[in-house]
Amino acid sequence: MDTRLKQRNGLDVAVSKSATIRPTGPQLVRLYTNMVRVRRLDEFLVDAYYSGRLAGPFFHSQQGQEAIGAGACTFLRPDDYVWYTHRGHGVCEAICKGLPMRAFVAEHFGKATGSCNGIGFINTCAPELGMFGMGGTVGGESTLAAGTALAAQFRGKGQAVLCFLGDGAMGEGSVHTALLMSANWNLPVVWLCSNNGMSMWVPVEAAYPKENVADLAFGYDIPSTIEDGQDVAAVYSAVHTAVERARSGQGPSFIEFKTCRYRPQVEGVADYCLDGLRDPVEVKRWKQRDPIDLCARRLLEEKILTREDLDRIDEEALAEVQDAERFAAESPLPDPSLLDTALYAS
Ligand SMILES: Cc1ncc(C[n+]2csc(CCOP(=O)(O)OP(=O)(O)O)c2C)c(N)n1
Ligand SMILES: [Mg+2]
Repeated sequence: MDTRLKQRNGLDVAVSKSATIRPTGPQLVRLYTNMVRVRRLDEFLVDAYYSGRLAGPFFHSQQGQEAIGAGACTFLRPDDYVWYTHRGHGVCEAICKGLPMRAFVAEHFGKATGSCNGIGFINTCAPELGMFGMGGTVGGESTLAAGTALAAQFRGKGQAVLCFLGDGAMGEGSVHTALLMSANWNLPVVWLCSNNGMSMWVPVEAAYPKENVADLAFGYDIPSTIEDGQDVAAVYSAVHTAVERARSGQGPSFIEFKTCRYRPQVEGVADYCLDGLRDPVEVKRWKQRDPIDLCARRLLEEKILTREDLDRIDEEALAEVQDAERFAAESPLPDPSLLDTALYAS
């Protein structure tokens, strides 16, 4: 077992500190660009929700958590599997894995050109990118992830499976079944827990007896580590170290990312916490370590990009979102007969 990834009492060094895999300058630029693209798209989707343009009744913004999906998914192989959650409806994971924005927005507008042909509700499907949607049952993707990891193990082509979870999912029995299976069968899966401190309206301190949910995976003898979810380079290092473990047959890893969701659990509902509202000061404090700002600062300090470069990346991201919006608005609605034939086909 790779002891670099092993954590003692939730307090050992984070893997990124000892990892040899680090993003190069050009890779950091790509990670930054993807975070900006996803932030602009997420902001657009929030706006589209309030102006009644979304086909589904929900949007669960992922703003604040972009470093995790970007750091994890930007440099995966197309045939790696990614299981995402309701958070952002997979916006960060899918776009960074390579789904065109057009397909994401068209799906949310309920159009035939969407990634699930406009009938995926709040789903994002891209079988060619190893993404098969999500069910909306918290933690429900974990057993599917273990299943695809078993298939990948049989296939023997070095595919890795990434399974994203929220901190709330760590209270689900199915997640523990999947963790146990992955440990016992040495499956090529990386469990990524985005601990944003909230499960709907319940703070993590009220849900767990210990501070770090990574301790739960450690109990299954799965190498586990805790990372700064706001630092895209740290995410990249930790995930790709774990992915290499998976590809080379060394089994599962578990990574807990400390992060924050900037917006409410779901748009249109107040930002509750227990029987009151979430303290806005807490979110404000997290925004001091915004993942995009942190990365921009590093790119400037290390003279990898100039301020003009950063502005250009932002303008291009906005133009891409506008193009996706236009495309989705002009696309046709799906043929209703699709529901009879295509719902369960992949
Ligand atoms: C099995 C199950 N229980 C409850 C819910 C209702 N629910 C939807 S999102 C959510 C919070 C999940 O929290 P977490 O896993 O931390 O993800 P986050 O929303 O913070 O990204 C809950 C409880 C659900 N969808 N499925
Ligand atoms: Mg949470």
